[in-house]
Amino acid sequence: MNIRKKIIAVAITSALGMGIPSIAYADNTTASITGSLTVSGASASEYTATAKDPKTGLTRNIEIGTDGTFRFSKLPVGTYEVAISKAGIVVAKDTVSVSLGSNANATFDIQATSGPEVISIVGARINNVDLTNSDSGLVIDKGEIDLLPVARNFTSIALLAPGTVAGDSKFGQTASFGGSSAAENSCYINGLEVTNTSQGLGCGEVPFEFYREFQVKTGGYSAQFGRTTGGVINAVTKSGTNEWDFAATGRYIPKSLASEGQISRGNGGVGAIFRDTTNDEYNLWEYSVSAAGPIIEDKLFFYAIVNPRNVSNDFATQSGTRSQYAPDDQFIKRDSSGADNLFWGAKVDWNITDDHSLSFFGYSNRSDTNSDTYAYDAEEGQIGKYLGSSLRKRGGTAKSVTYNGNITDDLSLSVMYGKLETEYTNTPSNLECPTVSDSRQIPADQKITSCGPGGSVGVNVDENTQTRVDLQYVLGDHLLKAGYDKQERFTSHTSAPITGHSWTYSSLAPNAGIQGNDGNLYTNTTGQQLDYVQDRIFAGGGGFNSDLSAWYLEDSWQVTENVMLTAGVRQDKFDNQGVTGLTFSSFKTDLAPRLGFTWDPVGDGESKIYGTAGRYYLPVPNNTNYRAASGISDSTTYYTFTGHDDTGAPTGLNPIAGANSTVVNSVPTPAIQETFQSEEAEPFSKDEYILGYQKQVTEEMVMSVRGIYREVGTALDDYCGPLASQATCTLVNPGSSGTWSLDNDGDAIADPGSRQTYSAEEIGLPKAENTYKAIQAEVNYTADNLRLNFIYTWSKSYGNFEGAVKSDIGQADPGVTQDFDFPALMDGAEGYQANDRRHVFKLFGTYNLTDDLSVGFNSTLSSGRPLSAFGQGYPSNDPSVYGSYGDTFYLYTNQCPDTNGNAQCDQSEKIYNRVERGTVGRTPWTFNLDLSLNYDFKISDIDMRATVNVYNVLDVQEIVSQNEHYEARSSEGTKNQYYGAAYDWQEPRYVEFGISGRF
Ligand SMILES: [Ca+2]
Ligand SMILES: [Ca+2]
Ligand SMILES: [Ca+2]
Repeated sequence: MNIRKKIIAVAITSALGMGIPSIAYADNTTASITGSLTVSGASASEYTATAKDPKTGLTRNIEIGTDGTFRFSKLPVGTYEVAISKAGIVVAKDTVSVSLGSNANATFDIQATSGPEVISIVGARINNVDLTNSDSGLVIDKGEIDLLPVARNFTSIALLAPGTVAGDSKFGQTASFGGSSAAENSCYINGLEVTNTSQGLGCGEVPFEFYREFQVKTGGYSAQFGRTTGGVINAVTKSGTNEWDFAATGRYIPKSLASEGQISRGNGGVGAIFRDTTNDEYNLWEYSVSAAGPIIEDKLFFYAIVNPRNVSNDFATQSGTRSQYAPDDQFIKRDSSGADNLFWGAKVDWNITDDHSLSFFGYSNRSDTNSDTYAYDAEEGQIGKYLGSSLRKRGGTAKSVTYNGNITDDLSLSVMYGKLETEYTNTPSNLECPTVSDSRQIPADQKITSCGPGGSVGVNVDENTQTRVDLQYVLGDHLLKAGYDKQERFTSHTSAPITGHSWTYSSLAPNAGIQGNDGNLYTNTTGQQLDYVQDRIFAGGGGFNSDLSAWYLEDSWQVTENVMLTAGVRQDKFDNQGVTGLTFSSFKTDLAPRLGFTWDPVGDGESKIYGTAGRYYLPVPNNTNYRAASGISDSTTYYTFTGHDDTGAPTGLNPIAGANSTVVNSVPTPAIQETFQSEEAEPFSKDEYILGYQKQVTEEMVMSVRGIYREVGTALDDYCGPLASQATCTLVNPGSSGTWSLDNDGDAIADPGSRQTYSAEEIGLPKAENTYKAIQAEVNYTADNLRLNFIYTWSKSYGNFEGAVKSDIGQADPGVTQDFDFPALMDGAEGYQANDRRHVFKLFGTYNLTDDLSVGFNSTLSSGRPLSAFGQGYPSNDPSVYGSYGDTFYLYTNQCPDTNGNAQCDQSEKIYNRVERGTVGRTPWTFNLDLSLNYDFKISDIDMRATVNVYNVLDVQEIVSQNEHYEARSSEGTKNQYYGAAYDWQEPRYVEFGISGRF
């Protein structure tokens, strides 16, 4: 044989590894294959390279240039036959698999020949180090996930990646990436952004069987990804091929096999019950049936899945809006079943020609849940009388159409248009009974309760209409990318409390005070404990829009065979409007750089040193439109009372401080840009630097280590001090000067002559600080029977604020939390943040016991979360420093020595303890081990698989989140009896059975 194979380095990205998405070549829904041909004795330009997907017949031909390199861009994820031919005769070929967003490399080194002999390159060495790629994260396909004991949702997949930790359970199931708050991530399916539109918490998802591959980007990502300062979860779904494929699956999580939960108690663990999960139950049955195949062979393919679900979810809960001060007092039984819970998904792919294709994609995850509420006596663990029901509409539909085209060998284009609609509306049946909670320290049977579940009424619907255009152009050693995209985010959100009121009964210790808008609202001078009631009225809303757009430009330059540089820029625009249609905030970001390099120091393709530096911006979410510009009023009035009526509402009301008994948190004046946005303010941004080293140690093992540094570039948050517009507060960059107008008469028109520039010193806020430092070590081992992934992350998340949302008080108002409302709220705020976990060890993988039997495991060992003790008062009542609300780092000792002898307790005489953030210990370490067993068998011609997953095998139920409110609501010097009590624990052990058949 005169054709000789010298070096065949077929680099495919490891499915579970570090290869990961190429900053350079790939985009968010496709992959690419690059290659090189060296011919001794002839010019490479006489040869042609062909990539063919045998399953769909998709074939691309490229004339190889004189330098021997060739590149297939925008290939659907899959396995391709790559062939080199001369004059129509194949002289060499190989099989190359490409993962989502990655680049595979095929290298052919042949001798010129006149004969028609074909070399079929088999068993080539697989190289796990992708030299075209400098970003960080994880790529994992659905087949791998099926073998692992991993819950079937985006968050659980994200938590496999390095540097992610679970977000606070008050925000639902979320993940924090690299110290960022859980509301700073974005998620995509087939290129459509499916992130929760209003708050950025959570993602839209398709039936799980529909997914094909997941990419979790934890840092260093390309300029085409933006609007996130956390991480990206990017998925593509399955498509039909020429082969018919039918599958049916069933999944069952029986409540009978779940372990019992926990209770927490107030007063250091000996007081009344606070949270009770011992009666919580979750039961799930779900099925899916899918069909895929050709409508026209080699041309038109479809994939369709239906996924009926039947879920019941029962749990105890606290009904009021101030749940940190009150115990579980209601029991909810939720049921989602029937036609209103039929999830479905579909994809149609039309290969118009080998160079032009159209894809249609759609899904529904609409779910209607009936929610019945009962009274609950936590002390007795007794479910009481039925109070009412509510219809909860969740989920929605999405659809998109995508064109992918190779205009020439060097120029490719993709265009996507899509729309996501999601609903979050609750419709209660009982409109007679208000929300009532009783936080007084009295026996449960003496507490005042509502005659119904309480809550609020209103609609809540999000829409996100998206258009994007991406171009790729090869120019010599350069790959140029450019793109533009825009999103129109529309939200309709209204809310009003049932009966117009929401009551919380509390007691005030002697000499304790209630804080008002301007200092102390009331001090209890009665000499004894005083019962009082607060009425919080949060009402308003409407329909409003945000317009977002961005463009980017990126050049990936193969400087030498061993060095690749990437330089990109991205610019975003965010324009948010209120119910009146007027813009209230508008930003154009600076050019955000995205830089990366990879360097193969040895030149053997077995190791790389890589680094990235980039700036990332977060848009103003639609929740801000709702809170600031939709006519929301939010006020709390304090009363004494003499009794209560049958609904639980108080009687004999008397404003506790006369005309001055109301605290106003928000007036219904829609914000306008002149007053709401400081002229100098920049949007929220983070800067990130990563340096890493990756080494293929053996054929089976790749090791890597990387260092990560992230810091807040500019923070954007609302400031509400006396210099801010009193109607709406003002968005500023804390610690910087700002210019804005006032609207203190609340007519939504800037007050004439009020525009002024204030220095940073006058505003008095500290500079926003949030840094994340991490070292990660990773080992990926892939042998025939064993796949193992080990990740250790040492990290510190430190600063005076967490980010978009605030875990320690559960505030889900991204970018407009109580942080920076006043200087006093930041006094003591510096410390380790809620997503800080010093040590996190992750180990997961699969082991094939036999050809038919495999086990999977997933374990995480993590250190605990830092804890604070929040107070309700502040040593100074200077209104420029302290606005008399919010959670401070000062605890009043109830000591007020009359040093000036005026027989009064003056503010300056009160003695406080300063307790800085994160200095009262941490939640305990947690260890979680999940195991799975998978058995493959055949019935007739049907490939069957039976699966058992056991989650939290050891049933470890350590506390993951606990109450950090030391003082009772608005009441300095009164200890919250539930301080330190657990909100939540690790999920108790449960079992999941799965069965699937495929033919
Ligand atoms: Ca704020
Ligand atoms: Ca005005
Ligand atoms: Ca005095």
